[in-house]
Amino acid sequence: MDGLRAVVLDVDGTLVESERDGHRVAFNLTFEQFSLPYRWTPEDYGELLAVPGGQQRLIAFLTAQGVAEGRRDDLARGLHRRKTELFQELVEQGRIQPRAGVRELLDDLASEGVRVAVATTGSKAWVSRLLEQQFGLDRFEAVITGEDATVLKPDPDAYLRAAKAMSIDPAADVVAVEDSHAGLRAAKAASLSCVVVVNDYTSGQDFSAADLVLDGFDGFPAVLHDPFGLAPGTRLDVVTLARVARCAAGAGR
Ligand code: XBP
Ligand code: MG
Repeated sequence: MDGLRAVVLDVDGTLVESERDGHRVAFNLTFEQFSLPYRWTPEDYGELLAVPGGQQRLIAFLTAQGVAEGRRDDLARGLHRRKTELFQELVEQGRIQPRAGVRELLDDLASEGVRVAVATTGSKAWVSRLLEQQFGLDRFEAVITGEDATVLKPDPDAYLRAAKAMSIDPAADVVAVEDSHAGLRAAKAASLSCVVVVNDYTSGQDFSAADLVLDGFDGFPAVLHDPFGLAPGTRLDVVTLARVARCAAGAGR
């Protein structure tokens, strides 16, 4: 589509509702299976999400619990391995679902011939399975996961790798779709323009650097930040994404 060459999407919290009733549940089941006393409430988990990547999140948590450094990293690795298996079971059971309006947006992008990739800090094992199950892997020209990136978001590495895998200049007509401040920072540091679709965990974060911020993909989403005055109506569609790309390019953002 004119002015829009590619869209790079985040997974957790953006394509799918996966944190509170997905990853959090798998972490808690893992603690139980390891006979550990930890249980993360939805509120606790909201704070823990400040650390991107499940294994890093565990390391930060275990450190705060006073677990000695020598034991901490091995424990975090073992816990995360099991958590990944358990989360994959949730995926297989169909318990991780797309956010409303995401399928329509992906269909729009496909019918307009816009190239699509994924950039996430999540683990390859479940990311591939989830994308395959919910959307079909062949929709995505590149899938960059936490194992592919050497540094996790907010570092730009995942976005730069996605652009490289597609052989495109990230600053030229490429839009990222994110749900979090860390994701927005990663996309912007890689020179992409960025639309943020907030969720319950991220709605209070700072999105002043975003090119458009909505509270949903469809159902007349509330417009929370709109520096270009795009005023999208019923849903986030491919026309709006193309306008974002054009305005951001014109403004040198
Ligand atoms: C999401 C994450 C992920 C998940 C857990 O961040 O941080 O790590 O919470 O997945 P983003 P893993 O959406 O910005 O990519 O346990 O597989 O890391
Ligand atoms: Mg996210």
